[in-house]
Formats: sequence, structure tokens, C-alpha cells
Amino acid sequence: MTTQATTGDAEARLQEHFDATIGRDQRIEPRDWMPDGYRRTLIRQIAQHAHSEIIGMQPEGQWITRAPSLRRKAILLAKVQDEAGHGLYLYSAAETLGADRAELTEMLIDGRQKYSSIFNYPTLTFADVGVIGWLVDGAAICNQVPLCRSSYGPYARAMIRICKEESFHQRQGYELLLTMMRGTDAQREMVQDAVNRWWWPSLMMFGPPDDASPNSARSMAWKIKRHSNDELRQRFVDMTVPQAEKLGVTLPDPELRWNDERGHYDFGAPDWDELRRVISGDGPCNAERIARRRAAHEEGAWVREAAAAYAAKRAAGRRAAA
Ligand code: BYC
Repeated sequence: MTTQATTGDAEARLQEHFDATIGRDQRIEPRDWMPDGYRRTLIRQIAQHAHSEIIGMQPEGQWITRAPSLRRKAILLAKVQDEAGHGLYLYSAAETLGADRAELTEMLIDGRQKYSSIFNYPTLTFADVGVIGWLVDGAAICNQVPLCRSSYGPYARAMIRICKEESFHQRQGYELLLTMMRGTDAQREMVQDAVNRWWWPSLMMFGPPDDASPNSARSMAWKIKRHSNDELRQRFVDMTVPQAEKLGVTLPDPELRWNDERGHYDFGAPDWDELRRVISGDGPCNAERIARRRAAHEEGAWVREAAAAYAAKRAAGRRAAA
């Protein structure tokens, strides 16, 4: 038997073992063999997810100094800090696949990797903080709860903690909006205006429609994604409409109505050209978000250098003591 044939046989056996693990709904762990495409897809999705958490700190972070009370400031500060934590768990999960975190950050800053379209819209009033919690975190929960069963162990485990924190984020947003809706006419108008601006971008968070989603079929076969983009979008609409009614706001979609036959709400199509534009860098705040991220990265260089020097000094101390 030639060496080539032996290598081919070994690879086929590894592939078979991988397929059987996925088939049994068991987890793939960092040291397990995995196809290159599976590893690449995970690095792409997890990095994009991590970048979204980090860039996602900006639109709400802008309101920390302008929060209307100490209580709201403390809540918002804690929430934005949670997003930083989510980014860190996710970068760590990407590192278990052999990705280099510094390189991932470079790829974000120079536009080779994406982050969620939703964070390229401006936060114009404090009601936006509530609506981001309610709709954006609500959409994130819909998308991310199934990822707790994702086939890659470190990603699935990171998602469990992230989802617990996201539920709290969603509730604080809804509670903030309920408070504003019980306030003055001007406050109710602010809430409605924020809902009008964030509704469609929130639906776009789930990605392009299934027939225009090049990665879905493969990712679902690998059980990285457990549901298609359209399934999750529908789940989000079904969950959100009753909450909007309770809140007393109108969702800005004239086609939105309950369909008894389907057992779901029908809804209009988001502007997919807008999603394409925002993803390709031409949204209202893309340039501002990346410029801010780049500046924070450059201004933080001394902190990374100091931390590395401190770690090296401690390691040298331990070696000398051993
Ligand atoms: N924005 O084949 P598709 C959060 C890209 S964090 C930008 O359907 P896939 C939160 C997609 O990457 C929110 N890009 O892709 C944080 C692909 O491009 P590439 C982030 C998008 O991966 C702080 C191309 O379009 N959540 O919630 O199968 C505060 C074709 O799409 C978008 C996650 O990252 C978009 N909206 O499905 C509050 C969750 N949609 O890479 C909240 C994990 C699509 O081929 N990620 N693209 O060049 C996922 O579940 C999936 O990656 C997606 C897309 C559903 C987003």
C-alpha cells in the first residue's frame, strides 16, 4: 500500500468519526480532528460574533454619561461591561481553533472581517437604550439560545453564560420602556420613534433570507447553526408582537398580522438592499464605529505591552524560584 493511500484511509476514518459525532449530537472539542471547512466556518462566525459584542459597546456606551439617573447609569454601565465580557469569551473560543486574537482584531479594523449590521445605526435618544435592550438583545437571544446546542463545545458553552446575561439585558430594556410609556407624551413619542427606527434593522440581524444565505445549509449540516435565518426571524416576530401590544407601541409594518392557518404572524420584507449596503461598509455609522475601535486599539497598546511585560516578569520570577 502506498503512503498516499494510507494517509487517505486515515483521513477517511477521521472524517467518519467526525460525522458520527455530529450525527449523535455530541460535541466536537478543540483537540478533536475536524474538517478544514468546519474550522474556518467556526472561526468566521465566532470572530464576527466577538467583534459584534465589542463594537456593540459603542452605541449604548455613548449614553453612559447622559443617563437620566444614577440607577440608569449603573444599569447601563453594567450592561456595556457585560458586552465586553461576551467579546472576551468569544475571542477565547476562537483561540481554541488556532485563531490568533491580535490578528482577529487587525482583520476587524481593516475590514476583512464583519460585525453585526445592527451596530451601524445611531442612538439618537435615551429611548434607544431601552429599544436596543428589548429588540436587539431580544433578537440576539432568539439567535443565540439555539447556539447553546452548537456542535463546537467551547462555543456552545460560552453561549450558555452569554444568553443568561442577554436575558437580563432584554428585561432591563423592556422595563426602561415600560417606565417611559407610563411617563409623559413626549416620552411615549420618544419610545415610538426609537421603535420605528430599530424594528427593521433588528429583523436584519438574522441575516439574509434563506434563499440568499450561502453559509446556512453547510452550517446547519454541521450543527453549528441549528435553525435557518428565516426560522429565527419568524420566531422573533412571534415573540415580540405581544410584547409590543403590552407596551402600547406600534411596530412599523403595515403587513404585520396574525395568520391562523400558519400559526404565525405574517410580516413585510426588510429592505435587503439596505442590509447589503450596511454589511459592505456603507451604513450610517460604519466609518465612525471602526475609527473608534481603531483609536481604542492604538490607545490601548501600552496596556497590552505592560500586561505582557508583567506576565514575563512573573514567569521569570517563578523560574528563578523553582
Ligand atoms: N450583519 O450565509 P449567511 C449581539 C453576513 S451580537 C453583518 O446567512 P451565516 C449583541 C455573514 O457573515 C450580534 N453581516 O451567514 C451584542 C456572511 O458573510 P461572510 C451578532 C451579516 O454566518 C451586543 C454573509 O452575510 N450575533 O447580538 O450563516 C449588544 C451571508 O450570510 C449579517 C452573532 O454573530 C448581519 N446581520 O449567518 C447586544 C450570532 N447577516 O462571513 C447584542 C452568531 C449575515 O460569508 N452568528 N451576515 O463574508 C450567526 O448566527 C450567523 O453568523 C448569522 C449569519 C445568522 C449572523
